[in-house]
Amino acid sequence: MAGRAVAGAVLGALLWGCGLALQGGMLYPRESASRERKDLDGLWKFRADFSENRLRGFEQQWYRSPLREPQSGPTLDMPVPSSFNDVGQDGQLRGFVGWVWYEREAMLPQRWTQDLNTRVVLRIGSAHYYAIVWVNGVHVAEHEGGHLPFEADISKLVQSGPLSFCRITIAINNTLAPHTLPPGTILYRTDTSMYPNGYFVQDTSFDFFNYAGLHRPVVLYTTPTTYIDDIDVTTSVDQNTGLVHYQISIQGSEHFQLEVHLQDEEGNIVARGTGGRGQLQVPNAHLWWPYLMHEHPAYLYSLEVRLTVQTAAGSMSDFYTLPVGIRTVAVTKNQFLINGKPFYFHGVNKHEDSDIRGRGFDWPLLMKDFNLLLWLGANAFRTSHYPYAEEVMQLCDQYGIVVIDESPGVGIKLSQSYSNQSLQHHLEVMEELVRRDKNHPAVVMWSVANEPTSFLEPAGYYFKTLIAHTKALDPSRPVTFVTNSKYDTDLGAPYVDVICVNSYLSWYHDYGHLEVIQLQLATQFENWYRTYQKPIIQSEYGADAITGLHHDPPLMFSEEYQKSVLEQYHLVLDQKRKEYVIGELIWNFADFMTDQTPQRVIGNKKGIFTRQRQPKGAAFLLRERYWKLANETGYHPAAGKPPYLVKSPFTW
Ligand code: BDP
Repeated sequence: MAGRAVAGAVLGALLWGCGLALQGGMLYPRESASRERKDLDGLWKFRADFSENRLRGFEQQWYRSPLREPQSGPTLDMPVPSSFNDVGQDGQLRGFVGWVWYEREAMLPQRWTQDLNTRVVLRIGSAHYYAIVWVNGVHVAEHEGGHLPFEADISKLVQSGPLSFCRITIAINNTLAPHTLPPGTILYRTDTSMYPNGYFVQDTSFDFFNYAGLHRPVVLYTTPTTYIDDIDVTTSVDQNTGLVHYQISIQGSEHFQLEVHLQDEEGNIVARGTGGRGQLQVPNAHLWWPYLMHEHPAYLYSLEVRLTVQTAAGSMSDFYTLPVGIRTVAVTKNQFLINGKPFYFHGVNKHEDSDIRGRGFDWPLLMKDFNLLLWLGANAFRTSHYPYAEEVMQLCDQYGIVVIDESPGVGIKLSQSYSNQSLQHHLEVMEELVRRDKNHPAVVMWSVANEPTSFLEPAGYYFKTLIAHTKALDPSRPVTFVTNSKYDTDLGAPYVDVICVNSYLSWYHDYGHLEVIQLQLATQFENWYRTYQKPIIQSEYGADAITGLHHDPPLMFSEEYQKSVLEQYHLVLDQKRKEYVIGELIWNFADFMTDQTPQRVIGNKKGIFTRQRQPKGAAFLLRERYWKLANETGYHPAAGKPPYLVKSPFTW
């Protein structure tokens, strides 16, 4: 049957996943004196395989020749980066489950194809969910998981013939299964009195639309054949001296020289080192501070790495520049410390989501979101519920927006999703995430999952293993997962450093009864703290509000109700933040698309901004609160007397 064949094909593919302990690095493709980059954004040829078993593309080997009529049938023009779902007018494509095919040709500079000392790499920022890649009809890469980059060295392929271009074909399958991240299930509807033959639907247990496609930039870039493969930087502070510990891995040769320089923002070299690992000392270091915590937040040094190799043809160099923020992170039983000072998370949960492009990366949208965060006085966000684009993380470093970096471990509800296969994949995903984001000063904590059924028996072992693995990968950051289980049945909570708890009081129960929020929230905090003696973040709270819908006294779905829920939460947060509550993250920054259900009115409306990023009443309420919090908790080390009063926008 069609459905079974689709799932079978996907599951078969998913079983080929790679083993643990990733090979190699995943540095962001930056241009330098030795590296060139060619962006492949724009229109690609696109075709969804609507055949009954969804496998026609493989049966007819669509990767062997150009994707066009008459060979493979009609194609669409599809923008990259973008989700494919909302670009067209075809409802069937919007909800399509199975394989879609993307293709484009890229012209290559002559040097890339003729200089055998050049390495040419194809890098895909995100392909949701399972991707297979061919170049000129030759299989070059396969990757599972939609939110992390992967790449293929295609030098041999493009340097072996007379062609000055290459044809890139990417097949992507968006099917989710119990062991994928996020998990999902294909439901077969076999009652032929209700459904046509072979009918199936994709079922998931998370609250956002399963957008798919090439969501982030696809690029070609070059390095020399001996190259800087990975850089690992951690920082510490001793009195006024910043310590930058670095470790660099090189591929292509064992005989090389490495020099590193650390430059300040004015371009002065403040420290130098040689060799693959070492420690740089920066006297009177400018620390990386979060937005609103210092008059000069987000100070970034540049680590300039220069690799030199002697070859028969002479000397060859590779250069890479990595932004470095010097800061420390620590957790006590009731505080989160950044550079030794208590940090209070006042921010948002986001989604990568917008009209038309779905989850597709978009610079104007990204800048609008950052401008709104700054306007709001938000100092933090969580990457609910999957890793965000690398460019987002870079902006967080530059603006001082603190990040709780979350894996796509969302919707882990069924007991099959705790299987060894699931765990193995989840461990790999954490490896990929840490490998990609480990050098961002903005990232202060890893979140391995959101709202799993952590009261189920296998959850104890699962989260113990997952959190221990993540800590082993990165001993410098705390690890958490976000829970909505009860404090006395949660089997994962013993292993986290910070308790992150979600609650929707007077929304998913006690509908309309705003008067019970204070009591219930105080009880929630007290129970968790009494049990674990760990700091707590209210990692989600909120209410749906349909923009422009008003009712006073407040009724559910009105802007007044959303504001009232927030106000009730804030009364309790203001008491508990004096004790052990270390943060509050509103659900959600903006309205976002979900599957269709009777609970959702063209998506989730818990945004304080609409999907088009216009403010609801709650945005103004939060803005006033966040600036007030910044004034109370901001700190100016030079002045030596906290609190340092940041300039409130209300007095401008
Ligand atoms: C929480 C989930 C989040 C949902 C939110 C809601 O973590 O993904 O969108 O509830 O229901 O349980 O609005």
